[in-house]
Amino acid sequence: MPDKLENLVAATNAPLNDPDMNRTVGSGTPRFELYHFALSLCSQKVRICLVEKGADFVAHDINLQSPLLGNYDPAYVKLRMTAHPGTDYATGYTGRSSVSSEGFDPAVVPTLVDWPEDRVVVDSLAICRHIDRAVDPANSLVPEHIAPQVLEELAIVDATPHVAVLYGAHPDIDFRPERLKSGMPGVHDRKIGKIETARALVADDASLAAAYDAKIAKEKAGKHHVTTPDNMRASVDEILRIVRDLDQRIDSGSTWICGDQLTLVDLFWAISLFRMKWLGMAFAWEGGHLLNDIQSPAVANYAARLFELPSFKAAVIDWPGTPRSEFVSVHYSN
Ligand SMILES: N[C@@H](CCC(=O)N[C@@H](CS)C(=O)NCC(=O)O)C(=O)O
Repeated sequence: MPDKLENLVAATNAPLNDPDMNRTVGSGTPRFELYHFALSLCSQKVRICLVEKGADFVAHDINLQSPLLGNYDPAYVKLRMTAHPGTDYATGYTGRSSVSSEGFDPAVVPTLVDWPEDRVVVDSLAICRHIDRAVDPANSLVPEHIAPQVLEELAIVDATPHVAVLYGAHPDIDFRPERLKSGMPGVHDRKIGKIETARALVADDASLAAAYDAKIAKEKAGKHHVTTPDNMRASVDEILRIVRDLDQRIDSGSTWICGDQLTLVDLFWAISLFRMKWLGMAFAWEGGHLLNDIQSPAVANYAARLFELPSFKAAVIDWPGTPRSEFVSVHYSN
C-alpha cells in the first residue's frame, strides 16, 4: 500500500524545525506546503506565482548550500518521487533545468504539497499552472484567449540555460558575482559527496538507490558541462540570443509580453531577467560588453516594469535570506 501523504510529509518535516526557515505565509489556513530555497530560480518562480495569486502556504526553506542533506534527505526524495512514479530520471545535463529537456530530477526544489487535493506536484512550471488552476481560477494567469501564446513563451523561459551560467564561468570573461567565482569551483564534487552520504542511508531500498544513482550521474554530467569551455560559450551565447529574440517580440504598445494583461510568463520573465542581472549579465540587454555589443531597449524597459511588481518584490527582493549580488544593489533600499 502506498505511504499516506501525511506520513511522507511528517517524515520530511521532522528535521525542518527552524522557525525562520519554516513559516506560514498569509493569514489564512495554508492550503499548500512548499519546499524551496531562497536563491533558487525555480523556487522564485513558484513563490512569485503564489504571492500573485494571494495563496496562503507553509514555506520550508531547504538551504541547498548547507552541509545538511536538505534536498537529498531520503524522506524528501521519497515525497518528491510520489509525483513522478516512473524511473526515467534525468542523468544528463545541458545547462537547463526544464523537465521537458532534462527529465525528472528526484532531488531538487521546489516541491509543492496540495493538501485538499492530497497530492504532491513537482517542476516549477507544472506547480505554477497547478496553483493558477487551484486558486482564484476566475483570474487565471494563463487566460484562455491567449493561452497558446503564454505557453509558448513559458517554454522559452523554461528552456533558458540559467543553471549553466550559475555554476560555470564563461572561459574568456567570468562576469559572475565574486561570491560565485570563489564559491562554485568544486560544487559538483561537494554535491556528489552529499548524495553519496544520503544514498548510503538507503542502500537496501532499490528504488531510492536508483534515484540517487541517477542524480550522481546528472551531477557528473553537470561538472563536465560547466568545465568544458565550448559548452559554456554556447550557454552564454544562447542566453544572449534569447534576450535579443525577446526584444523583437515585445510590442511597445502593450504593457506585458502577451498584451495588456499580466500573465504567468511575465512573472517568469521577471525571475529570469533578474537572475541574469544578479549574475552580472545585464549586458545581455544593455550591450557595451565584450561578450555583447547589441542593446535591447525593449527588454530593458520590460525588465524595469517587471522589477517593480509587488509580487516580484515580495517573492525575491524582500524574501528573507535571498542573497544579493553586487549587480542588483540598486533594487534594495537599505
Ligand atoms: N525542472 C525543475 C528543476 C528544479 C531544479 O533544477 N532546482 C534546482 C534549483 S533551481 C535545485 O534544486 N538544485 C539543487 C541540486 O541539484 O542539488 C523545476 O523547474 O522545478
